[in-house]
Amino acid sequence: MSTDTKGWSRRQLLVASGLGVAGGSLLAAGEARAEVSPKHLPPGRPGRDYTPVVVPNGSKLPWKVVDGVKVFHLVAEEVEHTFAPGLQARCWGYNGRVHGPLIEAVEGDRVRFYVTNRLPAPTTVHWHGLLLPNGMDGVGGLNQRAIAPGETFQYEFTLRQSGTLMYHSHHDEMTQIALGMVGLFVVHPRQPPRGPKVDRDFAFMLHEWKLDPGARRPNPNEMTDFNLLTLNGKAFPGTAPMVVRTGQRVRIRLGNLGPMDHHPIHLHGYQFRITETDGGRVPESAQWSDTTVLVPVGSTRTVEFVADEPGDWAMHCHMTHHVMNQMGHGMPNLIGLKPEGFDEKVRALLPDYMTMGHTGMGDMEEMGMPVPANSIPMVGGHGRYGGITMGGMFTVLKVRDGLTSYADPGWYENPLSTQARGAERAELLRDGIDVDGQPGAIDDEGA
Ligand SMILES: [Cu+2]
Repeated sequence: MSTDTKGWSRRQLLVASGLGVAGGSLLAAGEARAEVSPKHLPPGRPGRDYTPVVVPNGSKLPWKVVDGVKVFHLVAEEVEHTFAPGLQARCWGYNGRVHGPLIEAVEGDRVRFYVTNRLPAPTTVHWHGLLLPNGMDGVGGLNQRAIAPGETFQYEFTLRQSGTLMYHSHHDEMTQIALGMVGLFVVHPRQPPRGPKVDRDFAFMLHEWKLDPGARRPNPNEMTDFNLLTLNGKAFPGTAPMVVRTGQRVRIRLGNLGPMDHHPIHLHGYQFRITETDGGRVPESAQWSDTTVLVPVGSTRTVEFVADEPGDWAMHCHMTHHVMNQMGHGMPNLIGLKPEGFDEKVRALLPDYMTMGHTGMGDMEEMGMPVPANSIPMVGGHGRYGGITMGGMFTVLKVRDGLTSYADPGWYENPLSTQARGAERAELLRDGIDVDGQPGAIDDEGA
């Protein structure tokens, strides 16, 4: 860390200068050294100082104010978690939730966290991306000793920044993170950023798991073949939609503390701007427009857009195996196989046998194929027009005119004139389309 001639660290200067809130100017040399408890601002209040974020399927960590400090209590513990209807597992999380409740606070707040360890193993909490004193950083062995089972530790610091940050165990990381011990930490700016106000502010934690069909515990030793991909701990069809009124400005915060994979999250129907990383707000001149944002492991990305087109818009990871559930993995490739005759022979031995997958996996949702106890089919649920052939990291942005409530409005009814449908014979004739003829493709031999 760089220091000036007076021995001040840049961070101490930022703290003592009013957290950059009062204009960000550094202190003049010779001013008093930062106190043990650095200057902080009165606790920020929802409604007055910020619009609370919405956590689909998730929860928030409660707090109270004691002598001007926001006090939180995190309890690390085993959690019976439901990934989707019909699929439960014994995970590790915080306060009865997987993932841990979202922490919401305001730049300049003084925050105090009590962390009680009810796990059978030691743990710590690391405040990922937060600027804080080294002794509060939570890396077991490096910054503190690990919190033993039954112990309660205290962390306290002042929030010097705003943004979408995270927290997670930093002890036996491979095991504890894989079992779910992660959460989001949103710090709202004390002064709202310039520009239009955001109306709907959603937050998602991305995660991946290995949970064998029928198993009760995710396998934290898995390194490559994850079979359960989640948004806020839920796999589609367990994911709740984002509900928005047409014309509202929407923010979506995405954090990734999964074990191994980066996730390209794609939103249909809109171009968004990438406005924030866990390193803070991206200056407007450096923001770019996109439809997919890559969220690397250990990072957050925030996007914003105006929801001006009503409808049911998909949002999902674009890695196709990340929109499949458990049973879509490790299957033999049967594409092109002709099962006639073969199935009858096998049925002599296995009466219920039916070859599946020889035309792909798209029919699996429709077939109602029986699955082992405590597992879910590889692809999702029913939409307005039939089976949705995705599971995992898939959810829906529901944009509607004139909403008065954010309850799930059901499926969108597209105006007939803007609805894809089967072509009619008269239309084919009118446009000279011969469905049985030679399809066209012109060799491109260059200019
Ligand atoms: Cu993915």
